[in-house]
Amino acid sequence: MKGKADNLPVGEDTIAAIATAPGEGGIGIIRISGPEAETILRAVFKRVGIKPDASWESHRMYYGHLVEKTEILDEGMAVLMRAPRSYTREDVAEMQLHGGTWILQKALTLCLEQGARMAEPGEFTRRAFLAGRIDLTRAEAVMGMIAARGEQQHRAAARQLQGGVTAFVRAAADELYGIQAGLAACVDYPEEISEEEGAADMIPRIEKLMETLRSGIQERSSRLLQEGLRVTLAGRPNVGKSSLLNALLGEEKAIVTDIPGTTRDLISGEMNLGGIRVLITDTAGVRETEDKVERLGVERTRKAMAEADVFLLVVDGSESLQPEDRTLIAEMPENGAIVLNKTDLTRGVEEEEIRALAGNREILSCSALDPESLRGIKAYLRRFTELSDRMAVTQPRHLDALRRAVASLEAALETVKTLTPDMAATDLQAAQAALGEITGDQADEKLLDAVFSQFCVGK
Ligand SMILES: Nc1nc2c(ncn2[C@@H]2O[C@H](COP(=O)(O)OP(=O)(O)OP(=O)(O)O)[C@@H](O)[C@H]2O)c(=O)[nH]1
Ligand SMILES: [Mg+2]
Repeated sequence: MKGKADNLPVGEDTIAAIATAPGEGGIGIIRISGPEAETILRAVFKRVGIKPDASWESHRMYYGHLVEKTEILDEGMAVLMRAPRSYTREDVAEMQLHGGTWILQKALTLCLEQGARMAEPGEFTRRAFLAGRIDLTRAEAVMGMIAARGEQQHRAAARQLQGGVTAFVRAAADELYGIQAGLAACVDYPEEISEEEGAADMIPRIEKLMETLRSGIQERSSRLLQEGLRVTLAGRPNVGKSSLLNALLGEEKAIVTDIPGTTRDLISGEMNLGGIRVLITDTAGVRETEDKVERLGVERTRKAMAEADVFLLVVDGSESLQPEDRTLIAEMPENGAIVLNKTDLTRGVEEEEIRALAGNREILSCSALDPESLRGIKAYLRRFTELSDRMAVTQPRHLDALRRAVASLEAALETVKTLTPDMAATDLQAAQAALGEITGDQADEKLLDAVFSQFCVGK
């Protein structure tokens, strides 16, 4: 099976767009795709030293001028890539001009005057998909590649672009076809395969397929890539939470004073660790208080503590442990560490006492006044940003479809076990449809609109 959904039309007109980012740059690229690409290119770009009527060699760069009738507007390079050896499998022309806003707009306008239509976001890639050159997951990977802000996001997109997700999903779809065929056989030829035999064959196969699909659903990796790691700093007042936030971010984000109860609300900032976004939230110091605002702040602290991926409980290392510290350590979730702050001052806290309370949790120490001392905390957080190298489906759209496929398989399994195999056909079909949505083998216009509208124009 190819990547293209058979029911969808391939573009027939010629589209054009500025492919480079808006703003000034050394070079700007105009892209044209469709049956009229060569005609339009010839009309707006004149090669230097070559007769106008001479043919354009495919995949060859020519030096020349962007022209409006006889007036030279710019100089640059142009290439024609004849179908099917192009990104869209249509004739594609690209002009590299000077990257100025006016000149690129002008060049685009000239192309439109020659009969091109302004491309919609992602339309070039959509055409590549419709022509069967790439499947939907790879089209989306192109976008992921452009949007990647760090190494790990890039790696996930690269894996997807190389067809990792597609191979995984297609193998599952093939196995599912096998199961569906087995089912059809025992419905069509009951005298050869009894329903019991059919069911006995199918149950382990469906179970195994569900297991495989589940192994591809890596929620944690997906969340890390899409949303980042959420870290919450909490502790009693005045231990240095806000100072630590500022030190980690390298900017004065939160107000710091020696008055306990300074921070009243959640304050967040972002840093990058190993290519993963890390969102750090500073909170109001936890204590019993009559102050209404502070009390509301403490409620928010508790909520942020519960929602964190990693929890850092800050303790003032220059004082002995206070009852509030002990309560917080006792209440603290498993996913976190205790941070002994203010190590630049004389130690006041009993190491043994903390150890006894901490259980298996790590105890880190630092001084918010000394950026060098934050290394231990950063190394600790980095451990949570590591993604497994196993093939993972990480895009929300794919995860959603995979979950639906698993749910339909669960329903099918239940039917096969309790009722007759033939009644499972609908659920198996639903599972197949969900898998087909991921690769685009079964995609409708609405799904494609949703996917490609997120692209940039010119890609
Ligand atoms: N010597 C020293 N002082 C620190 C350190 N960290 C914070 N302080 C001081 O401790 C005081 C309280 O710091 P904050 O960062 O406002 O403490 P907080 O935990 O955010 O306090 P609340 O917002 O009231 O809950 C300030 O006077 C800081 O300058 C540290 O590592 N060493
Ligand atoms: Mg504070």
